[in-house]
Amino acid sequence: KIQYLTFSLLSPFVCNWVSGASVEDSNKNEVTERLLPNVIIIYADDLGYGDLQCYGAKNIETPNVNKLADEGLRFTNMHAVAATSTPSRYSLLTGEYAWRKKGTDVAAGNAGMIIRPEQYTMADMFKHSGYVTGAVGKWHLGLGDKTGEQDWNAPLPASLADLGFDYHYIMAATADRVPCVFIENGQVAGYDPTAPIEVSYKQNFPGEPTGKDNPELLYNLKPSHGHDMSIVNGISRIGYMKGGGKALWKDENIADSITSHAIDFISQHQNEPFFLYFATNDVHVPRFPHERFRGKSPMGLRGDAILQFDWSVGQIMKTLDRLGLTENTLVILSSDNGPVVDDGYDDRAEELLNGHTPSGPLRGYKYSAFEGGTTVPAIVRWPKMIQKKGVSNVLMSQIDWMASLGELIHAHLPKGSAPDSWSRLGNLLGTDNTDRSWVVEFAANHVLSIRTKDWKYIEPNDGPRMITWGPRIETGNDSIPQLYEMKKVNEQENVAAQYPEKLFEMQTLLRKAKLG
Ligand code: NG6
Ligand code: CA
Repeated sequence: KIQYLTFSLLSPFVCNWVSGASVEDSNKNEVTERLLPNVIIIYADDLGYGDLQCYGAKNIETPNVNKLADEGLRFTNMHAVAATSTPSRYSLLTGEYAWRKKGTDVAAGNAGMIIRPEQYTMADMFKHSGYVTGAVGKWHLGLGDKTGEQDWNAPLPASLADLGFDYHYIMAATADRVPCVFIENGQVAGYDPTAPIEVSYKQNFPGEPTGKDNPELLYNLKPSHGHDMSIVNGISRIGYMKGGGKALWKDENIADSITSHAIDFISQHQNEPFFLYFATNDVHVPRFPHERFRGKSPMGLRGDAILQFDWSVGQIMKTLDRLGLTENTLVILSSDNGPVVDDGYDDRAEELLNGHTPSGPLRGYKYSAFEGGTTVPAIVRWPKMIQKKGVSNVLMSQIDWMASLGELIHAHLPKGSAPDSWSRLGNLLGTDNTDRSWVVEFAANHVLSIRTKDWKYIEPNDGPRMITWGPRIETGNDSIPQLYEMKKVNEQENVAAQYPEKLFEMQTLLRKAKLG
């Protein structure tokens, strides 16, 4: 028991750790009594900086998220690593910038596994530190060992078990991409042998209807751009699939399914330290929440999906309360990228905004190099340790979560792993208010920006100023260098010409960041 005092990394906190699980610390080859908090990352999809009531949203009520914020720390300057899902999640789970690695753009539903088994992931880190690890919800980082060639009718040759997750119940990609089935521990959940599954992102299967050719069969949502391939549940998707039968998900039940699997995981592992990556489908398109939420917000389906997200958060919190785990569970809530209003389905999200601003005061949305692309809500609650509740304005990035959580659980990361992740644990726990010296942002078109607390630089790019393939969103492109003063958060006035030295300094910072 004495050895428990030898853990000094968190020495200011250790003495407060009066209860919890004991684990065998294989690294030290000794059994050491120490107290590991459970860790849950609740990772929303496309939830914007301005989408939650506790971030100032007026047209929507998010009581459960508000409560989490009231009981913890709410961050006002947290950045997702990228302005779309796959690169953002890649970076979160590996601690490596996606822009260093080819093949990390928005993945198709039949992409091969993008994080390779030999890479050291956040899940490996928890597992090797004595945790049981689980991933539930949206994955979007590929499965199997070859792109486009998975056999969905058999166990997949590579899955999250190879990345350190003891358990997974996931959607292969997104709800708007086939296959529309859940994968549980490397195979289709509830597989229906009477309806073998075939998937292609190249061509349709003979005789199968598509949104493009059979719009009369669309009865739930119609596409506004793209999304006109296979029809599942009256909604056409990206990609072609055939079969699935009883294993096909029902869009209105996705939140219920993944939330109940998350709850089961927590309940099953209540007596040992666990790490749960709970990645919701809300509020990504197609937004088709359960009827309990439909019509309940004044903002149509997008607002209803936010209500459903808030409900899921509440269910997790209630489970922790019921099991007596609230005190010693660190919950982190955030989003993978900024918000988008019309992302390809005619769900009236735009016309029903009624003054709601999904990016809050920020310029730009998902995909964009402007701040709305990567600035996301973030809340951390850990009643046992976070004593000073409130708001933190510290400049932070999700790239640092791996190293920070690693420090928290005394993980020994192998050399070369999580190369871009810095431990900023004090920021997450509210004991250190120094800003990260810089944060790199990665837009959908691969333009990099770098920002400090006070300045932001966007690399020049000759591409169009508006996205040309769908949503009406500013890319952030300009053929000249852009420099903004961040005290005016909305990036209106490019001051590059006024501050050449500052511009040079920011360019130098970015060049150094690229070198690693
Ligand atoms: C885009 C899709 C969009 C969304 C996005 C990925 C079209 C026209 N648009 O290509 O609907 O799926 O990819 O979103 O296909 S993310 O949040 O998962 O990155
Ligand atoms: Ca997303």
